[in-house]
Amino acid sequence: MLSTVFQGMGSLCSRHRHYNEGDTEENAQAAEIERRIAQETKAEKHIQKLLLLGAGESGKSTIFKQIKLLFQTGFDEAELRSYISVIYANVYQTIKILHDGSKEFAQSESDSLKYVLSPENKDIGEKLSAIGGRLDHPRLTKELAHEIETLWKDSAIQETYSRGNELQVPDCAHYFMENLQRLSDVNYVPTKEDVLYARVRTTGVVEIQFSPVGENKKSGEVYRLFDVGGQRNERRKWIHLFEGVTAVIFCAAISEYDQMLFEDESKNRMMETKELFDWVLKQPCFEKTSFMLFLNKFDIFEKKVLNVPLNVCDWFKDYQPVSTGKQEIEHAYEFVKKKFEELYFQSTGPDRVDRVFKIYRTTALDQKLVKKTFKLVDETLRRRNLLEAGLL
Ligand SMILES: Nc1nc2c(ncn2[C@@H]2O[C@H](COP(=O)(O)OP(=O)(O)O)[C@@H](O)[C@H]2O)c(=O)[nH]1
Ligand SMILES: [Mg+2]
Repeated sequence: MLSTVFQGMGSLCSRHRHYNEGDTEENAQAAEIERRIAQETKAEKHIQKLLLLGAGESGKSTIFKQIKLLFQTGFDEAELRSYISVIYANVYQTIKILHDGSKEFAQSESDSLKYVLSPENKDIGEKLSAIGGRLDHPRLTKELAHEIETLWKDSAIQETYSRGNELQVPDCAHYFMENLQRLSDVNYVPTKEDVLYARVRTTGVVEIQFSPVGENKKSGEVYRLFDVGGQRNERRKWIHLFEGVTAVIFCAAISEYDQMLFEDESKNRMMETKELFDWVLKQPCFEKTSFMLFLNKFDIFEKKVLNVPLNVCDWFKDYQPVSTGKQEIEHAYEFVKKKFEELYFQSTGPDRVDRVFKIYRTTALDQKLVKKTFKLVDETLRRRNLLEAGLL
């Protein structure tokens, strides 16, 4: 029993293993292993650990994909193809959510008629909803794509879509619905953009190592970026990654102030983000860790904020609109930014005041913007390193 436990712990304990002194060959091997470990540990010291944290659907994996595209090899054809089933699942799930949602609204709302599908689309709706509920989705044929398109264009579905915030409609819905013909081509290979839009719920932890300088790796920092699942049941895995973190990139989807959590439909997503950010800031391991806050999904935020008042969210209750159009968008953004800033300083104890804190406005789908943002992150972290080494 005990031996199984120790075998299981092999990788953890190997650095502290003791060797039999009588056996010179084993001793030599052991010395070699120790030497290599020391070498690796030294090399590891130069690697800066970056952690992507944030609630589910805040954009962590999209940033991760962008980094892969920008500073690594990107996606080869096999990898692009591996997203086909994910994209089809996004399509079928979206149409199911909208169909079932329209039925629900048609039953419960006073102006229920506008949620009733036109009679010729009823059967299609039932069929597609059944497919969307399956675990194995069929290939998206031209025929199915046509049916989905017909349903998507039904005014009842469009009415339902305009209330998507109440229904867990994914943010990629519109994009994929507008591209159904291309997606159903027999030789369809997802584009880079399709992959960025594709939504997979991350489970476990994935990592990538890169150097933003590219060609001249020696002069650039080497980063190791970790992406994790954001839903509540995934968060217990986070804690294992908290040691030795140079910077946390915390993603907050600022467009989600009128949406509820996927895993708890009674909880506003922005309130969850607020509590999560507070919890992360107070982690003992992050005393010296830099915080890069990405206020993400700005593209959705700027469209939404003119129609849905910020104060629907409890955290933003004291928001007062001052203007219209672009000016109002800026005002709303600055208000949200200030809330996060206040939260940061409230949750940062006096022992951690020299921690670096930066806020960036992001749209994770926008490659140029992510590149620019990451350059700024890189510069900030380098500066910080030089300061710590006493070189500035
Ligand atoms: N419109 C828009 N969609 C985004 C943005 N960031 C992420 N998404 C989409 O939101 C969904 C969830 O993003 P993902 O990166 O998987 O979130 P994660 O759960 O934090 O890893 C995906 O469909 C993304 O394409 C953004 O800035 N704007
Ligand atoms: Mg993810």
